[in-house]
Amino acid sequence: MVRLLTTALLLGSTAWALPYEEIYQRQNGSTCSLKTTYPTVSDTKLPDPFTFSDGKKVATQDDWKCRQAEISKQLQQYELGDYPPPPDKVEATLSGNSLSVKITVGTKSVTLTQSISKGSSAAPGPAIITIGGSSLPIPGTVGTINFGNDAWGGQQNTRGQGGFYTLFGNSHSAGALTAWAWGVDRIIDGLEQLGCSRNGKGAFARRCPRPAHCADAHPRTSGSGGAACWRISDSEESKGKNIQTAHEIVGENVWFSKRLDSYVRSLSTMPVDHHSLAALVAPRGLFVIENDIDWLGPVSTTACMKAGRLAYKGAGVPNNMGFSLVGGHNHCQFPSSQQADLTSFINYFLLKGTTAPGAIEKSTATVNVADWAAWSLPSLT
Ligand code: MCU
Repeated sequence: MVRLLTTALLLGSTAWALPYEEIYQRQNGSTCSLKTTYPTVSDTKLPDPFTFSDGKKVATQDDWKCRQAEISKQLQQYELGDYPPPPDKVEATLSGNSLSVKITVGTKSVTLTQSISKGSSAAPGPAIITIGGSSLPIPGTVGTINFGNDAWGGQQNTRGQGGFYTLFGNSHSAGALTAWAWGVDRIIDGLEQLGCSRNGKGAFARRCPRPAHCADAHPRTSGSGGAACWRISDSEESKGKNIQTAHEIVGENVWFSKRLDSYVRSLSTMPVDHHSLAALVAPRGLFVIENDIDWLGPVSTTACMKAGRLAYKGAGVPNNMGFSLVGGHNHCQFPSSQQADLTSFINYFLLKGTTAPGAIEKSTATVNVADWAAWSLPSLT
């Protein structure tokens, strides 16, 4: 029987740009009063995660959950495209180390097949879902599930390619990042189905049994479109840096929704930026790894993720997010100096160790986060 994977961590590049299943559920419940569309703003700095669109301040943990649902809606509206509802049916089968998940929406079905490698921890054990594979040193105690993102949401100039668009049509508003996010959620659905009886129920009730012990994202050298903030990357470009910006990225690939095209020359009107993505993951574990390559925007990723860490602090879990930028190596290589910090996240969030990571905020780029994050933090009740 498959070991039940109650804890999953996403490992990818830009793929952490995702609305979460539980946020989706909150968006469609009646607890938070969410709008269908959110107005533009006028904000040259990073928008305040702790103020609702209508100006109300986030004061309680319940407010914060609703504000996260609002931020997710805004990200979908302005750059990610719509995150679809759950499918009509998910049917999972495991054959050896191959997990197949047949997903049905209306009259259409697509099967996602991925290889699983079980870790050596006692069942139920943790696993890392890699997006497009990973060369990261994943310890043998942790399993891996390789999500084939290219076949699910193609990364090329033509929009609407891959399994996701077979289900939803190739004019769906979702960019490839949202398509991947939805696909990963279906893999987790499949794993829940295969976990039998009581274990299956536990996983169903909550993707993560101990929220403080779950890591959702582990983006690595994602740069622009990931850990960098659009506004800060534009500012860096205006200072002469060779850096990827929103106005470049929309012409390079289909990672984002077509909706982003309308804002790439008026970024200050967007009610969100990429510190907002980090804010969406709180309180779950989030360890962001970066490099100092100009194109990825070391100043932008550092300031943006420092702002993300402020959001975690405001949410009451300052060290559940870590940021580490180490330069001087090739793109997508992992320097040994980052190993200890990565291990501390894996040990605590995936292997349920008792030592929480310390305050990890390392970078060779010098930035003053207050230049970009001009908001005060709440004390949530
Ligand atoms: C860092 O991610 C991208 C980057 O956004 C692209 O401009 C570049 O072409 O490729 C990078 C990449 O995916 O590297 C693996």
